[in-house]
Amino acid sequence: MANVVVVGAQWGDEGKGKVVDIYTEHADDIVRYQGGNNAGHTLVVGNEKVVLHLIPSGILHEGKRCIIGNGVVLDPEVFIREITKLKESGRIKDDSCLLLSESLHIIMPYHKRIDIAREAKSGDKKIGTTGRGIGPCYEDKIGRRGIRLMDLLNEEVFVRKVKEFLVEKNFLLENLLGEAPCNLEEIVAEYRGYAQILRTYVADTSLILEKDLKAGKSLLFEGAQGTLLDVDHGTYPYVTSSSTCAGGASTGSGVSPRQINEVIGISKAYVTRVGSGPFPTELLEETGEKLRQVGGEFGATTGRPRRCGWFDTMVIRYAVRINGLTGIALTKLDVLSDFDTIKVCTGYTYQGKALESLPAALEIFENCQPVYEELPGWKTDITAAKTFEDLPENAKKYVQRLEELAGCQIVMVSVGPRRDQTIVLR
Ligand code: 2SA
Ligand code: GDP
Ligand code: MG
Repeated sequence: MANVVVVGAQWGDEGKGKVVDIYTEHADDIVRYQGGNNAGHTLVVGNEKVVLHLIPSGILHEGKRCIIGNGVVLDPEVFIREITKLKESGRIKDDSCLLLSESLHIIMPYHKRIDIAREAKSGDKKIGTTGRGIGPCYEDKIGRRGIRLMDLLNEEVFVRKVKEFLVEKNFLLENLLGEAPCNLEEIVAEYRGYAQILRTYVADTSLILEKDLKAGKSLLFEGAQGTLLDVDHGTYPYVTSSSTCAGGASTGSGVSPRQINEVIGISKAYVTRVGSGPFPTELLEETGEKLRQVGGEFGATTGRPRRCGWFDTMVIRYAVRINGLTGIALTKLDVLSDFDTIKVCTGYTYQGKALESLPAALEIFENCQPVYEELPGWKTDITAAKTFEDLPENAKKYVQRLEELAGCQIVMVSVGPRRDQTIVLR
């Protein structure tokens, strides 16, 4: 199989966990390249649900190599808890196939404290972060004052750096955020324990991936969050702090973009967003509540209710362009089964004029009007459909219309959370 990147085509939670789990069968190495434990990727195996935050969704398949790349920010406590739980529940027999890039950045206690305190002080301007310290950790990475995994493993370097950085962090915490300062000795004692455990997983993962490519192996890159949450291409500043788009797969793993053959965008058959920021097709009344309840739209990390709305062609076309999508996996079609009619946004107008693409300016994004077309519903349970032919006529027409509007082929339709509730089209 080719080397494939799987990205969220909307605002995250499109079902990447499920799709990566399916694609894993054809891959050798599964790579996380950005984000951290802000992600919540859900897999349903048999009747059991597994939510992964840091470890690649390929981990449940035996004999696959799972890599957490340099572009990820890693909270050691969360990583250790996740791997311990997977081992205790017998979901993985041994974790020797799990590797961490020595260059990835470590989430420190002050990152989490700053994230939470800033949000609490921001009132109605808050981003709606997951409070996991993601933004402050990436700030330090770009500001060249981060702690990399290799620093954590060398206690002398670790203590020197943390001591130096704490001067500024504690000033911020105490004087601007009204918080207690962080204590160097406490941090060192806590992180010394993590270093002992993490040591066994560390590797030059970019080099390992190159060797695997030379040996003819296939790579699968697992994106987290979604295109519209990308720090460069999303609804800035209401974004996460990493490169969620396909381009991030290369910088976040140390694999050349020339090695990537396919980019699959995961899109719900409607749209959700968790956190603040523009969302033109959002449904604030009962229809939105119905989508939330039927779709189980609550954050897989924080449990927050997700905002819900109709499918948005402007968003998907943008995702096709920015990521160079070669295919779309359309998920949660079954959630729409109980609607008499279903709306699809075909474009936006702003001050009476049609927009060509998504506006970069937040003021325009927040005030543009969606233009809708309405399609008939199918009012039939589709969760047992195995082929496209099994779908009711109106469900087929809905999928075909989305494909036409997106300008990209739909390669997979998901009709339920389980592995076997998947229709492969191409
Ligand atoms: P952060 O914490 O700095 O990354 O938050 C910044 C914005 O990014 C959004 N974000 C997400 N959006 C959807 N899903 C995410 N993962 C969890 C899930 C979310 C949860 O799988 O459900 O449980 O709440 C995720 N992670 C970050 C976030 O909402 C902010 O808008
Ligand atoms: P991710 O972050 O993109 O991996 O998505 P999440 O795991 O945060 O949220 C997707 C949710 O939808 C999870 O609870 C999945 O089990 C569920 N899911 C995935 N595909 C389908 C589908 O086709 N139908 C239904 N009903 N649920 C699905
Ligand atoms: Mg999620």
